[in-house]
Amino acid sequence: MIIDILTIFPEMVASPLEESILGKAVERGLIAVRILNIRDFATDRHQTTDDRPYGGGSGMVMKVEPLVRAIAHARAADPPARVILLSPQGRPFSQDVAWELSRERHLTLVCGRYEGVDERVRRHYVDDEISIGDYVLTGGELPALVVVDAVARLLPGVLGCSESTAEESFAHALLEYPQYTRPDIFEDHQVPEILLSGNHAAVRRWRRQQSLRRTWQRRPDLLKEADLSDGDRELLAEVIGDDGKSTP
Ligand code: 4GX
Repeated sequence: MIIDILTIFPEMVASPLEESILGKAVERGLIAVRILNIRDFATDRHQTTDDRPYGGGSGMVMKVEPLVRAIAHARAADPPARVILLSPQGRPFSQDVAWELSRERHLTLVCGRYEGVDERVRRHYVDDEISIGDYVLTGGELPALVVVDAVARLLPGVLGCSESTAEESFAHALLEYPQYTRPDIFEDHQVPEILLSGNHAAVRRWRRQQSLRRTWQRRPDLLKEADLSDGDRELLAEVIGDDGKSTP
């Protein structure tokens, strides 16, 4: 997959893409990330990318010409890109949207700054608009990295075979169970006995129950969407009312 990131702060997005799993995915050619500096597409002497809003008011707006030239450059590649603007007005990003984007061969992520971009860019040169959540950031660079991270890990070969994403989409809509590793006692905090038992069926049951309890306690909205089996309902009934702090 080709991913273009259009930004006036290329250094802000470069290094996260060099580290860890994303860095490996780039090295191995599973994703090709091109960071394009929108300023390079400005044609005036000062390479201006922003200007004052028509109608007055505070702040600046990103100019249409440099953005459209940068988008045209990205689209000119083969295969043509799906162009996505990151903004609080976009459709909410989610695991489902990440799966949808992971099926594309070429994404172009447009990072706005200031009060936003000239509305004509959004209306005529962008295919999709995505928000990573209901809070206000200083620019679209961090949202673009969030999207790249969430999408890249779904591509074949990006994760090791131990971390399966198919399992995730199957377990859909439940929170993860708690994880432990050595030592089995730290200060006076014990790892739940059942995890040391070697009884794989009991471990599976306990983990499922923990997932159900956590989701019930922290994200009841997710539980409404999950399709629970009769067995799940029994497991949940056993633990409803637990505060999650007492010993499991
Ligand atoms: N999820 N921001 C974008 C400037 C802007 C505004 C409108 C284009 C159109 C954000 C978010 C986010 C702040 C990034 C405003 N650009 N983006 N920026 N939350 O808060 O995606």
